[in-house]
Amino acid sequence: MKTQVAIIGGGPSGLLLAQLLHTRGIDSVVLERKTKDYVLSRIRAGVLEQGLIKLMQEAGCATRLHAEGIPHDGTLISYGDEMFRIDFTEHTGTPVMVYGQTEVTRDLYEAREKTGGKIEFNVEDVVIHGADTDTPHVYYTVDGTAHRLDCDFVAGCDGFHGVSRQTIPLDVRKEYEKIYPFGWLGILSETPPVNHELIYANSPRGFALCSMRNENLSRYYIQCSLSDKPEDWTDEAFWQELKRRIPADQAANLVTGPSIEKSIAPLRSFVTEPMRWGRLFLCGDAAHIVPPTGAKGLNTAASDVHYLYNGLRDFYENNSTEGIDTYSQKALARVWKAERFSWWFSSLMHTYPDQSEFDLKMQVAEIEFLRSNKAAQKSMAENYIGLPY
Ligand code: RFL
Ligand code: PHB
Repeated sequence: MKTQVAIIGGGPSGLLLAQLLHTRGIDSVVLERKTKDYVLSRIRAGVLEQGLIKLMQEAGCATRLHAEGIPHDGTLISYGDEMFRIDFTEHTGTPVMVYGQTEVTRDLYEAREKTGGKIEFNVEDVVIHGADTDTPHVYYTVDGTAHRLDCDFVAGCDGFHGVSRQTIPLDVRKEYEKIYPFGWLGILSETPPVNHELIYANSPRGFALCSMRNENLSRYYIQCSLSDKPEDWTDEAFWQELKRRIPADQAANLVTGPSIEKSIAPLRSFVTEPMRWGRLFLCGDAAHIVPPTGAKGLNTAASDVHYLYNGLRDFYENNSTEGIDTYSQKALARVWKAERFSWWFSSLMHTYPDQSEFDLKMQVAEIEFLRSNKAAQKSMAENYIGLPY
């Protein structure tokens, strides 16, 4: 088989890139290790920046997002029983949109199917060959049958555990990593959200986040120990702990119910450089991970897709390699800023096992500075709504 762009990974990065390329008549094949149902069962991001929304529009996939997404003009931050608001619209003129990653992915799959784009599911043993030559090709198997895909370029959109990053030789690749000493236990429940805006809560018992998907579907997280397992936490224990970490007046309004999903995610900051090796380009979680505090993961994946899509367009439409030659540099410049914001917001909101009383005082002082200082709020708002591409 032959295509112009071989896309490894059918998560949001891979699918969005495929649909954008399709709008310009650039052919691609998406290779996904799992089934579509499996990909759609993963509960992940919930907050979209305008940059991602614009890309979904450009890909022709934003109708449902505009109909069902909930614009958010601000967010709430609490510490103990104190709570204040950061107004995104006042400081930046721009809201964010609450619309689940599952729905983004569902819309992209639907568009891919409608436009007859090729996706191979259940692919195994993906190996990328010749990425440093003009004739890259990808070997893979499906149901035990071996296949070869020849292409002009390979987009590595296969997430943190994928093969694309590993294809870049160790003497070319440099990785930067920070592991946090805690995880997030998340649940999804068919209950109305406790507040119409998100609450990021700092408490002496640990961080909590009250988020949502729609008016009858809530997403809540609590900071947990890395050794915890989801089955260690009954729903009752989760709700009790959440109530202790958010302001009392919010806890009094919390509607609880059975969880329909419960999972634990470790927190990590990670960047690999460069994001290009020859004709292989890394995109999204394949190249970088942020802790979820601040909702930057999917949104940073989207900015990579933007730079890569425009680089490939420039190549096919204008015969120019300028865009692909500067891809890694442009993508990384924005990635590092999202890394900084996510690291800063995580450090501000979580309790750390080795935190001294002085460290705790510094956290509270910084939160109170944010509460009282318009310039600090503006800086937070600009980062939260998404830095420009
Ligand atoms: P994905 O979504 O991991 O997709 C990669 C796909 O590649 C497939 N794959 C392979 N396919 C073929 N061959 C191989 N060898 C393969 N290896 C892997 C996988 O099956 C998968 O389908 O990466 P992508 O597309 O780059 O998307 C990144 C986002 O998923 C991620 O950044 C976000 O979910 C992070 N994130 C959040 N981001 C936000 O912007 N806002 C949020 O509110 C937000 N909340 C979150 C999050 C991530 C979380 N978890 C669980 C890590 C909340 C949580 C709890
Ligand atoms: C979510 O709704 O899953 C979510 C929202 C905001 C975050 C992280 C996750 O910062």
